[in-house]
Amino acid sequence: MGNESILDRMETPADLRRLTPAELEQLAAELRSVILETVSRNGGHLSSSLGTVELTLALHLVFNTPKDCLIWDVGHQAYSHKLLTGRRNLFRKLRQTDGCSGFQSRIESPQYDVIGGGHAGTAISAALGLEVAARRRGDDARAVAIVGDGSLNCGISLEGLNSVEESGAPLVIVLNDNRMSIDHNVGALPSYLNRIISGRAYGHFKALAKTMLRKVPDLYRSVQKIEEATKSVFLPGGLFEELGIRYLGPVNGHSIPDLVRLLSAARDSRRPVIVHVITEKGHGYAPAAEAPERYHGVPPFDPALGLRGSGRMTFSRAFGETLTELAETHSELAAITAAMASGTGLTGFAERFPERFFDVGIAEEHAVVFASGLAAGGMHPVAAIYSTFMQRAFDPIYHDVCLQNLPVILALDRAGMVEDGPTHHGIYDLAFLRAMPNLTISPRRMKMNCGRCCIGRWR
Ligand SMILES: Cc1ncc(C[n+]2csc(CCOP(=O)(O)OP(=O)(O)O)c2C)c(N)n1
Repeated sequence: MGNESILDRMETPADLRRLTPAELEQLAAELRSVILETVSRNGGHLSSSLGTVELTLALHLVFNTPKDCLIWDVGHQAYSHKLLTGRRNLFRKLRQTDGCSGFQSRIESPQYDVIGGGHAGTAISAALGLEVAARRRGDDARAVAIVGDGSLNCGISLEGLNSVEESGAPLVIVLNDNRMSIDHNVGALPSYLNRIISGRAYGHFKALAKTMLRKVPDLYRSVQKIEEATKSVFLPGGLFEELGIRYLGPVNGHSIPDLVRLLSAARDSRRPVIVHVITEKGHGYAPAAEAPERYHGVPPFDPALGLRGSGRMTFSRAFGETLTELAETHSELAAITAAMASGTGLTGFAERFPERFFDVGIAEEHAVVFASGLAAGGMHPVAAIYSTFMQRAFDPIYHDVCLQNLPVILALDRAGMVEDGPTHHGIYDLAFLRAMPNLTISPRRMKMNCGRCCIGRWR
C-alpha cells in the first residue's frame, strides 16, 4: 500500500466498506489534508468540516448510501461527504464557477444530496419527510438528519422534533455536538447537552452503586423503581426520551469503531433515535481547533502561517463600532444577534454592554419578535441579521413590528450578492420589505432617533 492515496481509489461510498480499520484511519487523514489544502486556497468553511471527517466515514459505512439519504443541516460540514461521493474533481474548484457548492446541493448531486441546504435548522424536518415518503412507497430506504448543536436550537428543528414520535417513522437524528455554533453556543439547550456530557462521571458512579446494591435484592428492586420513575431527571438524554426519541450516546465522534457501533444500533432501532456525537470543531489542524470561531468561514490563507487579521474596515465593523459608541449615550439602546455576533460586528458591543446585548441563537423569528417586545417596553432594540437569514422573519417583521408600528431598527448585513452562492445572496430584502407598512428603508444609513420601524441595509 505504501503512500498511495486511498481517496484517489474511492469511486463510491461502497468502496469504503472494503477498507481495513487502518486504511479508514489513513483515509480520514487524507480527507483532512484535501479539505485544508482546498479551503486555504479557495476560502470556505473549515473548522466544521474538519470536525466531521470520522462521522462522515462512519455514516457511509453504516448506512446504505445513496439508497439511504444523509441530510446535513446547513451543509457547511459536508465536504468529506462530497469528496466520498464522486466529487473529488469538482471539489478542487470549491465555491468557484463550475466547481462545488459550499453546501449540499441537489443540482450538484441529485443522488447523494437529495435535499440541498444552507440555512440552518432544516435537516430534521426534511429527513422526516423523506422517511415518511419512503414508508408510503413501501420502501425500506432510510433518511438520517445530521444536525449541529447550534442548529438544534432553531425553531424549525424544535418543530421537527415535536413531530417525530407522532409520524411513527424510525428517524435517525445525529446530533453533532462540538459545543459551538459559529461563536460560543447560547441558551438552555446547549447547557442541557453539556450537562449530559459532563454527567458521564455520574454513569460510572451509578454502575458501581448498582454492583453493590445487587447484593441486597429488595433494596435493589426499590432503587430500580425509583430510577424508572425519575429517569428523565437522571438518565442522559431524558429530554429526548420524553419526546419519544430514544437517546444513544454520548460517543466520541473521532473514533470510527465507536461511531459504527452506535450508528448501527440506531439504524436497527424500530423507534426514532438521536445519537449524541461529540466532535471537536477544527480537529486535526491546531490553529482551527484552538480558535474554531475564527476558522468557521475563512478567506484564502497560508496553512503554515494560519489566518492573519486584515485590519480592514468593513461595514460590519463600522456598524458595530458606531452602535457601541451610540450606546454610550443612549442608555436604552440594545443589540440583538441571531448567532452572528462576530459576523455582524457586535463582539465589541457584547463586551462593553453585556446586559444590553442579546445573542438568541439561530432564531431569527424570535430575535425580531423579542425586539418588538423590548421596543414596546421602552427600549431601543437594533436587531442585526444577515439579509438572507432575515427571510426567516418575514412574518414577524410584518405582524410584530410593522403592524404594531414599534420603533425597532433592523440592521441587515450582507445585502446583495455574496460569495456563498444562491442560498446566501441577500437579494430579496428590498422586494419583500418594500411591501411592509410603517417601515422606513434606509440603505447604508441608520436613523437612531426616527422612532419608527426602520431598516438599515448594507453590504
Ligand atoms: C437561518 C440561519 N441563520 C444563520 C446561519 C449562519 N450559520 C451558519 S453555520 C452556523 C452555526 C451552526 O452551528 P452548528 O449547527 O452547531 O454547526 P457547526 O458549525 O458547529 O458544525 C450559523 C449560525 C444559517 N446558516 N442559517
